[in-house]
Amino acid sequence: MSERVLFLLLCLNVVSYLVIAETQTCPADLGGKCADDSGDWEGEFFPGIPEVKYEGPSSKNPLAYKWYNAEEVILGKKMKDWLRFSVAFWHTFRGTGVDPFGAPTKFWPWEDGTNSLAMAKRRMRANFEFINKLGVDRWCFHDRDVAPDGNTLEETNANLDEVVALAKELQGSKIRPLWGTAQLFVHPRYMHGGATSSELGVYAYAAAQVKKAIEVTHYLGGENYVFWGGREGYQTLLNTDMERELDHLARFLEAAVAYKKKIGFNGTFLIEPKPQEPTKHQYDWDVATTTNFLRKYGLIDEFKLNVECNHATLSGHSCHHELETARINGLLGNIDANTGDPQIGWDTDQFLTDISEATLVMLSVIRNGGLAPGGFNFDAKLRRESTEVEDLFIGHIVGMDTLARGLRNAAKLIEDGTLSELVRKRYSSFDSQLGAQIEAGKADFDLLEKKAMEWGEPKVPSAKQELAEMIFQSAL
Ligand code: XLS
Ligand code: NI
Ligand code: NI
Repeated sequence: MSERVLFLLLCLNVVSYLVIAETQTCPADLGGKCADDSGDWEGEFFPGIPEVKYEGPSSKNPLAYKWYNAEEVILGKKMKDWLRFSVAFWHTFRGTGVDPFGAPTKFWPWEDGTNSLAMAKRRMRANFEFINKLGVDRWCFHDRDVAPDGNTLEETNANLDEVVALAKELQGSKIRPLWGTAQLFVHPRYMHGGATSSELGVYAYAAAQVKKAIEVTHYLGGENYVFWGGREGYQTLLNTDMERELDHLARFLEAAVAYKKKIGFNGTFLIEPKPQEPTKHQYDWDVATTTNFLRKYGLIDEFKLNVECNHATLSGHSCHHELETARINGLLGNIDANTGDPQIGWDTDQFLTDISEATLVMLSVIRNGGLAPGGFNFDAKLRRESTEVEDLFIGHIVGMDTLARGLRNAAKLIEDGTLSELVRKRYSSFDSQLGAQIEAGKADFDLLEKKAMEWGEPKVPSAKQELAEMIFQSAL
């Protein structure tokens, strides 16, 4: 495939879940619902779909949980508190199924084909009915997913205020945003990035947009705020002053921290690493790169990381590697729960259905003592070919059950203790006087040389890799 076609594929994939509502049409068999353009239409959006309940592993009901039992206690904590699930507004309510070769495939009955304010409000009602029926307590959004742009920034902010006021009412006392964020990548003004744009006016506009997005997240009681790099990166270094762009990004984040403090927003700021897409090289490449950036600019105490599994594999790591790298640096804040396809090289954002991967993910989460105030956001979209409203529920149910199963398996492994015993033994030579001296930074090269000569050739034990894999498998 030519580079041009590949680039087009990458670009289109990024926008595939965004505002492409214009091409939607209203199915003929939906009667009054489509015709009614009032945002205050309050009918049932998912008739015939009951509240999703736990029925246990033997259930054959596609609209029931088989492994996720919210109130069940695992390792001293309720499953719902380990998992803190969240629905992503953009995939669930703005995803159309468009792909590089084809038009949208999803025509939800409540959509009228417009990006109007009335439509935004109706969609918000659908969102909360969905969340309530699924039985989760959290949702995530970008500013521009939930409300349409106006002609000026003031008008756009007013649109956002109107939709967010409705969202606040619909949230009730139970539902809150896990996080909010600003969409700094769809509009053409952001073609060179937001905080790293070469154009000063764009930097200022991005700042104004993020300021507003932090305000509405705060107003809705959001627990975190996410910075995903959007188009913060470069296509070629030939025309890019990388040092200046990174300095600008740091200044932008510093200003965001100052503003958060000014308005008393106590949510955690999270950066979401991603290696490429839409730019060839995104500045927040992976957890280690982002950690280095935060340390260099003295921002390490103000941020944590939102690790997305599909981004992890795009950067050539496993999700487990990225989670562990974040955890050992004290930066594991949230997980965008999705997965890529081993044969497609983009951010396909599929629901995680691999039990073994979910078990590794949950091992990290347990070792981290949980994720709160972060959680698991389903940054995941239905496959293009899954086109029924019911599929929206099934996608989330299978994603939740997979992580619930991962939690159960990880707990089994931890309670069994054989794997941690294998790891403990592997390093036991360091549980000695010299080992303690080394680990305390008190063994110099003279001392080590003396020991090496005294001991002669060391005996190197087996790594027991297959045994570790065998033990892991026994928990699945
Ligand atoms: C895109 C990102 C995006 C962030 C929120 O690849 O995953 O969806 O999570 O802006
Ligand atoms: Ni994400
Ligand atoms: Ni992503």
